Amino acid sequence: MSTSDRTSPKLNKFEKFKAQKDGLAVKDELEEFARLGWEAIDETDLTQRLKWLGIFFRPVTPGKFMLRLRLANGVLSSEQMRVLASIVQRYGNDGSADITTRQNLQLRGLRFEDFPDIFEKLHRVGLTSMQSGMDNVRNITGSPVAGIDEAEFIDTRPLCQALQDAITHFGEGNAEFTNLPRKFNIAVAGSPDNSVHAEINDIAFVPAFKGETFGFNLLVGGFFSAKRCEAAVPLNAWVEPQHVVPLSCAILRVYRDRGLRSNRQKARLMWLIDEWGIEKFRDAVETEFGETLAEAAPQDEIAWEKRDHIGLHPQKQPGLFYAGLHVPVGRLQANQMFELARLAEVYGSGDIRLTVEQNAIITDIEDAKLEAFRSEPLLDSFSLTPKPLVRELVSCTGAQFCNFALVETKQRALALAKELTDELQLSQPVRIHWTGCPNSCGQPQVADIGLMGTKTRKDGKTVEAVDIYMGGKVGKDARLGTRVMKAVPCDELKTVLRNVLIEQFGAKAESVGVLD
Ligand code: SRM
Ligand code: SF4
Repeated sequence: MSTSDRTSPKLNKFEKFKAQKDGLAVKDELEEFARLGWEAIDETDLTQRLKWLGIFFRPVTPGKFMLRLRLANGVLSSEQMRVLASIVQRYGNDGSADITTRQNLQLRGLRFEDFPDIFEKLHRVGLTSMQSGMDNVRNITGSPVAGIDEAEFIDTRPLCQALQDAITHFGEGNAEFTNLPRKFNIAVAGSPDNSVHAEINDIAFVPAFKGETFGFNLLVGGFFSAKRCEAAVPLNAWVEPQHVVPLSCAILRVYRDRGLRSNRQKARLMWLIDEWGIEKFRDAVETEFGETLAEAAPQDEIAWEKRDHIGLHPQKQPGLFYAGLHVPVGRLQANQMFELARLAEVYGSGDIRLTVEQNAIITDIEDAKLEAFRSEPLLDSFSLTPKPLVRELVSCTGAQFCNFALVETKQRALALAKELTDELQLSQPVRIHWTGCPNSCGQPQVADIGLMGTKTRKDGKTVEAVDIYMGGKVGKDARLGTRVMKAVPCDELKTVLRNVLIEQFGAKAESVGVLD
């Protein structure tokens, strides 16, 4: 950032506190904070700067903290999963974990005094939570079946890991990228089905060949916010895999130094692209990158509909299968995490993957072990064959833990999907995404039916309600959905959704009586 930007009187309050003390500074103070107790921590450190370490104070449950990890490409080992399970197990009913819409894990119910010990445990198994919140680059997403997918063009895991290592300095924290104007999302697609939602990232690498040479076309500026949602636009640039990290760092430096910092609602990368125009932005990136950027390949390789990876599927390695387990709305209890780790070891190679649909994948299961695998009790909860609507359901955290939430999401989403599934015959998958407020963490704009929490007045009272989005398309030719209904009270939602499913998605009522 230029000095004039840093000292500008127009800086918003977030910029001011970052200029006073960098978010990463609290890393060295963690032991002291833990010794003093969270109540003694300065308010900005507690509610803001600790997010640079992935530690989230939850105003809804004061004293019970959330820890957001980083899992590059959504990959973790059974050993790592077991350590995470043991961390949340300690907190009994308060302890749980959520698979996030960025292929990541968040641990819940943690006590502040335990953080030094928790960080030590994470470090020992090569996990980090560094720079996972606030004005940092969020979890880097990649193909969930990287390295095992017959159809893939490239294994995205090393690229996602290299990006994470460069941005966080191998998980230790990297002051070069800890003061961005706003959050920042990067995705690397490796297969023909766009399983990372490339279009909603600030930078997306999309597979594209030039002749026989493999590389990526770049999309930039995709984002959702309460004020505005935009799909990413082409940068008209193409890079080979070895340039993914240096080019991303160059873009981040341009954003860091030239991004808009006065109005926090207009600080995401797209606002800079708007102000400059894509040509000027591309020129600035090229200058920072230090090389001329090749023009984009005429077409990319995203040719498929998006897969959900649920069920058993053959891998590209002969005789091996991966199992996509449906984790209802991404919620994991400690015993289920231990079980996931055990199944990954007993039946697979110990490798576990997470998806942006908040589900889990166990890889490398031998043909001969499939039958025994199918009869494992965990599969009663995390099904290989979930019912329609429940299968495609995605939900953000909502009111249980998030103070931005205008409605409860996860439990309501699940209950409603189950009821509608029981009452209707679905002839096609319908992807329903819930999000508790306009921040759109649950990505309602990518869904067939997106539900965004709001409030409305009914019978003289303020009640929970949702705005309904439709028309989101994922995979090939992805596009964002738009709002089609406003403020439907949650107690009327089932009837409204049932009608939408019948009229627009060809669902049939199980029996005539049900429709009354
Ligand atoms: Fe998000 C803020 C949860 C993915 C847009 N998001 C928050 C906070 C941190 C607010 C808070 O402090 O309470 C939420 C934490 C609640 C909690 O206790 O869990 C939160 N966001 C989530 C997660 C956990 C939703 C989920 O249930 O999966 C996702 C974590 C991803 C991760 O692992 O890092 C999550 N958030 C997203 C996405 C989806 C994505 O990245 O594909 C978006 C929209 C895409 C985007 O950012 O462009 C998203 N979250 C936001 C925003 C609006 C950003 C903006 O530019 O205005 C906020 C609010 C903010 O940053 O000011 C926000
Ligand atoms: Fe919280 Fe709103 Fe994000 Fe849901 S969409 S997790 S309610 S900030």
